[in-house]
Amino acid sequence: MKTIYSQDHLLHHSPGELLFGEFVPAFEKPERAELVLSRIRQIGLGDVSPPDQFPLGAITRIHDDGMVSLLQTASVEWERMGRSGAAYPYTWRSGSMRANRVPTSLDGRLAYYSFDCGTPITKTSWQAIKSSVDVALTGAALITSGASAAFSLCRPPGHHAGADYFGGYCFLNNAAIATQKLLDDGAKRIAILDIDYHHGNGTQQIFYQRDDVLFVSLHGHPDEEYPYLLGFEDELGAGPGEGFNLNLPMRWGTSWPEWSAALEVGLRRIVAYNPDAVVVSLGVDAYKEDPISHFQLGSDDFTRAGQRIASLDKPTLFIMEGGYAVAEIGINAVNVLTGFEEGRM
Ligand code: SP5
Ligand code: ZN
Repeated sequence: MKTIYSQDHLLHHSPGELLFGEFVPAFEKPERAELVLSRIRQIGLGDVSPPDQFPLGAITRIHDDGMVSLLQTASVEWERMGRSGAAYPYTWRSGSMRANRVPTSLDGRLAYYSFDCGTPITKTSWQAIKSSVDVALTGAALITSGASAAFSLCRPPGHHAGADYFGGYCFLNNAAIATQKLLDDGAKRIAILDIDYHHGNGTQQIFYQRDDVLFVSLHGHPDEEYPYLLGFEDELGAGPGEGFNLNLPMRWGTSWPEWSAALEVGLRRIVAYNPDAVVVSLGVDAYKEDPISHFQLGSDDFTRAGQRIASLDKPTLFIMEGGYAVAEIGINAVNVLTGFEEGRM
């Protein structure tokens, strides 16, 4: 399987995040992608190629123009105001606040377009963010031209980013942008299988009213786990999208027997949908040693998950999302890919 990777991801390095009242080092850090890359090389998964560059139009098919330009200019505006470090929001738009007027000030726009304090914009973040999207789009182009699988080693990740908000270490929704590209290039139906430990709230929101994208997510139960406000099982889609959103939340402590049973439910739904291709939001934070998660998957379970995903027998684009146990992130992410290749044989 071919991997798409760009070292531009190194240009995004968060100075830290606020966690339980303390400013702590960022969990989402550059060595994550480097360790996945070195594991790919170590086992000889296949060629590693750089991304092509795509026009901004592929991004604004999914995301609000104002948010995309904020991501590009926030750090410059931040410095112009005499501030140092990365641009952090300190206010967030909430349900009863008006959402139909975008403030003009920098802090106002950060409040409008972001939803947490873990996703700062540094001087060089935009280049990494744009490149991560290009990595996803290049993977999509491979699938369109007939590849049976590809791995987009995206960083920063994307699945928490909605049409007009960013957060959860995610700025632009790589999986959603790639999915839209597959559709624009001729696919009729795409299924997204999100196995990151956290609910893919952004991806769900983007496709909630649509029936050309089926979204299936396995994740920590939002009653007790980030992002808390979305990911419940009664979120089924709306309008034409009703029935095309499937959430499979699980409680802290979940291990392979229960997790794999949920995976089977998700896979059956995808089989019934009969998509032209599958996009996998590949987070490996369901791993038992993950520092911010509470599932109990072992490294071999990721191999098994890949084998089961292969049983769909559809062209499959893997897109890197989360996973913060850096010592094992390479093994776990690549186990899904090698499991997939074994399952295909
Ligand atoms: C892409 C992705 O995986 N984003 C995850 C964002 C999670 N950010 C919030 C972290 C809250 C951590 N809860 C800590 C539990 C420590 N025992
Ligand atoms: Zn995650």
